[in-house]
Amino acid sequence: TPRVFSGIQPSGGLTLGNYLGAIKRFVDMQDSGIQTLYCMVDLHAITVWQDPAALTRNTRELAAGYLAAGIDPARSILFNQSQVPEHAQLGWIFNCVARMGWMGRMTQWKDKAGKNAENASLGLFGYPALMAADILVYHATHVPVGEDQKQHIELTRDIAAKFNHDYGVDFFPMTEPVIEGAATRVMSLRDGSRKMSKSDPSDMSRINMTDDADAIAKKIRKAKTDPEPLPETVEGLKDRPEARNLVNIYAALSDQSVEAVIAAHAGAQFGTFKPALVDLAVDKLAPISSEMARLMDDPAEIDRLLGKGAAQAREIATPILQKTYDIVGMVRS
Ligand code: AQP
Repeated sequence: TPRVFSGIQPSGGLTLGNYLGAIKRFVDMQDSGIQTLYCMVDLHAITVWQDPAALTRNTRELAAGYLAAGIDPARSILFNQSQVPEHAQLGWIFNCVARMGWMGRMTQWKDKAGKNAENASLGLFGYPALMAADILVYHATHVPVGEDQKQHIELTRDIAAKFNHDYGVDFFPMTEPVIEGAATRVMSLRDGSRKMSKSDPSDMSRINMTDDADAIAKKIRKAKTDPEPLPETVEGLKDRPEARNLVNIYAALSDQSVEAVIAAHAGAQFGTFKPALVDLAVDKLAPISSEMARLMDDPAEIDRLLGKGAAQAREIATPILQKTYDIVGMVRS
């Protein structure tokens, strides 16, 4: 049976990249009739240092972001990872299945550990094995993610295949990444070659889901562009990463194709296109940020929802973990 799982790290405020690349598409999948589980992956967040008070606040704020964007706890299971211990338990088994060489080849590991791998946490190195467990502890078949997570989903398949092969079973499914839409890789507003990221030191590089209309307007007005007007065709965006990024953002926010946006704005100068993008972004994002603020006024209610979600998630995860232990040969009394 098809089942959707995805997660986001509560490692900072939500960005427009997380919204367009992930949450907005999670909402679409919720309406597909397939069972959906969405997670705040707090165990992943601590693979790099997180201030405890900030982690708590960011987890609740991420939950508020999911809810404000349209995730409905009556239709999706919404929870935080550390309240479902089966993730870490299956993660350990997968630490023993995955190979060091596989992990060492992950671009996220190379980007985040950089030249200072000696000083990176063991958890950061093992991140993809825990991510495989997040997905496979539900036998999830589809994982909506941004482009940057494709390699980790491929590794999830490698781990599933090795487990199945080593133990001679057909137990874990081959999960498919779902990477679609105009905004699978939203780029920094300051540098068209870098992805928009929560942890970018420059706040001007990203739109935060909590930014007010003035901040959104300022960031888009100051976004790096080239001096040319928008092209007549999509091919004309080639080698224009900053222009392409703004057009992609426009397309994703307005639920149009990139072709339709280019057709409507062909030949426009950024002096006209940017204000149109500001209007659209404020129109779409302001209701989400005000709803997030409202939800954040009642953290106890958020915690209650997450507790309920965790209990629902465990109902699915527990039998799958038990079966895994049986396959591995662990004695269960
Ligand atoms: N720029 C982006 N464009 C499209 N999708 C994106 N995602 C993240 N950035 C973009 C997608 O959001 C989901 C959750 O990501 P995450 O928070 O778990 O991890 P990340 O990819 O490491 O996100 P950040 O913002 O870059 O956080 P930091 O700075 O802490 O590393 C994933 O589906 C991801 O593809």
